[in-house]
Amino acid sequence: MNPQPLVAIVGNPNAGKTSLFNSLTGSHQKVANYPGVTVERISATLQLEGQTVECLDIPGLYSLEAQSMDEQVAVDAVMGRGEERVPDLLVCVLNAANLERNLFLFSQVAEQGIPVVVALTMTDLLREDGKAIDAIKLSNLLGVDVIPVIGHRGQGVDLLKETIARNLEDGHPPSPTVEHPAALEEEVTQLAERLARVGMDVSRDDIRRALRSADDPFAARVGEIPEISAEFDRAREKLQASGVFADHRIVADRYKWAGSLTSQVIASGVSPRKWRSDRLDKVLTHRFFGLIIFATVMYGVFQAIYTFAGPMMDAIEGCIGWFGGLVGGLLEGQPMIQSLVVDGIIAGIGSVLVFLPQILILFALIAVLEGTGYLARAAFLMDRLLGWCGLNGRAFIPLLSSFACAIPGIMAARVMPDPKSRLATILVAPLMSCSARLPVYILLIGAFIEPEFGAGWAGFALFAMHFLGLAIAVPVVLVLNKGIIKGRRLPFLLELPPYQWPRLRDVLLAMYFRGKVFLVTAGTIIFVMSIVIWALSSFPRSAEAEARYEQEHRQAQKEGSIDAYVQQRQLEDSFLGRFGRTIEPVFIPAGYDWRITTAILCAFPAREVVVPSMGIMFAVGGDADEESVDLRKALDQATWPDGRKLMTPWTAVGLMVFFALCAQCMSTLATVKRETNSWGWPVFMFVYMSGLAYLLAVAIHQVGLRVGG
Ligand SMILES: Nc1nc2c(ncn2[C@@H]2O[C@H](COP(=O)(O)OP(=O)(O)OP(=O)(O)O)[C@@H](O)[C@H]2O)c(=O)[nH]1
Ligand SMILES: [Mg+2]
Repeated sequence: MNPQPLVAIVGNPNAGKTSLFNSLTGSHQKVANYPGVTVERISATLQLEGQTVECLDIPGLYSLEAQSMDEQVAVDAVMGRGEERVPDLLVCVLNAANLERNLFLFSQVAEQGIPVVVALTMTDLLREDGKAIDAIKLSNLLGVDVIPVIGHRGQGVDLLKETIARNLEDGHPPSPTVEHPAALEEEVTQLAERLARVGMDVSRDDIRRALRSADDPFAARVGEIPEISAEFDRAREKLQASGVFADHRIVADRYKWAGSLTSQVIASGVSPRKWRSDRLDKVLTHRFFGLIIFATVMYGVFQAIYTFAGPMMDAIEGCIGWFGGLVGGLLEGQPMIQSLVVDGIIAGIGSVLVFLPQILILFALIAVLEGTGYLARAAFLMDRLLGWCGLNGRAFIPLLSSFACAIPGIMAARVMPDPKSRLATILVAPLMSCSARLPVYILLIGAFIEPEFGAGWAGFALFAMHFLGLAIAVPVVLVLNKGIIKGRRLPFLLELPPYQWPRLRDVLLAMYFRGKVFLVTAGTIIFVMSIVIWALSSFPRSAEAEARYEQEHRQAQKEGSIDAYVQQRQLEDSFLGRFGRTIEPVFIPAGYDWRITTAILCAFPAREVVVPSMGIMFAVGGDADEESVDLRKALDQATWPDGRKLMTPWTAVGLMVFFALCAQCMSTLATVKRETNSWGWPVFMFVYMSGLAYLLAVAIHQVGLRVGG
């Protein structure tokens, strides 16, 4: 079967490639206003009139000389190296508001011997500056079709599709952009004649590329004919020695060409937009005010999450309680099944569902920040603040994505320019507090901080828990860079994108997709784990033991209802209870009893599981006919066997810190294994994170005991 024609979208970072790709193919790939959003190759079907083609979205490139891993992916796709096949057409995205630098890449892309169509983006930004670009003249100068588009609005996309179809039929590579050195041309002529004699008719560009790099697909083809391959090797060595391929000369030539071309198609002059943005940057990246603003923004984010989610949570909790009661009533005759469905499944999923509002608010706010272009400024600030410890400003964006989820954060570390910084970023990314930790914080803050200190401190506590990861990352990176990771680090370079208004569509899509992921996790892992934990906590059970517990209760004349006592004793005697009490001594120094210990251990595969498992461990005495037991209250009232209160604010903070730092996520460890291609690093990460979590939890509890919390 003939494979579909392949079209790859290539361009500078943040030029609008993914926006265009989404419009062309109807995909929903992530779009945000900073360079380095797309870090892998993404393929989708592009439906053209009369034919179907494969379309590739790839990471952004400043040049075809790749440094970081994401750039390598993009260069491979453009050149058809490695596993990739050579594209039949390149759609080169040129950002009209930054034409000169974008043309530099074009001048390299033009030499690939592949037909090119130019999509001109950001013409609206240019217009805001009162400037215009002469697309027809640009098309004549480049020798290719140039289509102005506004990718995110779909403007110009139909015309672009037609043009792609036409160029797939009869497109040709662009005219050469820079003059090639005479020494190179001499060799090319000789080799072309030599190839013609063996019946190979190839373009001069093919020969140039094969001379520049032996990895080139055409060079590989030539490699199959030994005597010609030998001539290529000889010519390559000679040219390399004479410095024809010295970067600075070619680079200077390309910039000269790009500059002169730009001045021919865009009138020069002042840019009011740039002037405004420079003034804003002065404040936002100021070494003092910038930091104050950054801290305020972040504090605002967490305060908003804490404040606005409350009423929605109550509503959801009410619905779940009502639903549990309804189902419980239907299953009245079968206490075992009733308990499984109501206490295990419904309560388990419900206890996680109530956190959906916070998660959605968090993602909406992150998407707003991503849309404005502020994040790149924050990265700039962070570089100044944290550069000394080796936490490059470039690392800030992967770290910030890790606040949503560590997995895309770890992937985003591909933009790091050198392997050393990349590895350091991967290893600290999971310290950032992901959205799955949010439920634990909200639960404990709601139970122990807010009642005692008020809502203001509750919001602050939430902010502090998120700040903690970043604060811990600093010494960790310092230690990693000092001894554990070898290699050289490259300096920090990050392009500041133009300020833009966040797009409602991007925000809604982010909420929808992240919310869906959250619900799917809640619906699968938590569903399965709830059943497992419920079963382990309900068996073994026997009527004989039950009678014995009832008698115990009567003899000792204990307080509280007899049912609650029996359930409590049964839980202690269950598989899970026995297991928890065996492990209990390990966590006694941190102030956790066997119930918390068990919940912690159950949550190692995925930390979302902790809230439902605490629900099962603490919902003793819950009556299915009433509203589900409020876990917050149950935690607050829990005691040690001798009647001491189990949880003090100190223990609660210690527990939150434990959850903030512990490596409780199999998927993250699997991602680290994949991205570092080794088992050693995920194991290392698991040990250092969990060790740190344990030590800090113990320290906090011990301090609490001393100061009498
Ligand atoms: N004003 C304007 N903004 C645009 C246009 N096209 C894209 N954008 C915005 O530019 C930003 C970057 O868009 P993306 O599509 O993510 O850019 P990209 O080239 O895929 O970026 P990387 O994946 O990081 O290389 C987003 O904020 C888009 O909304 C356009 O034509 N005009
Ligand atoms: Mg992209």
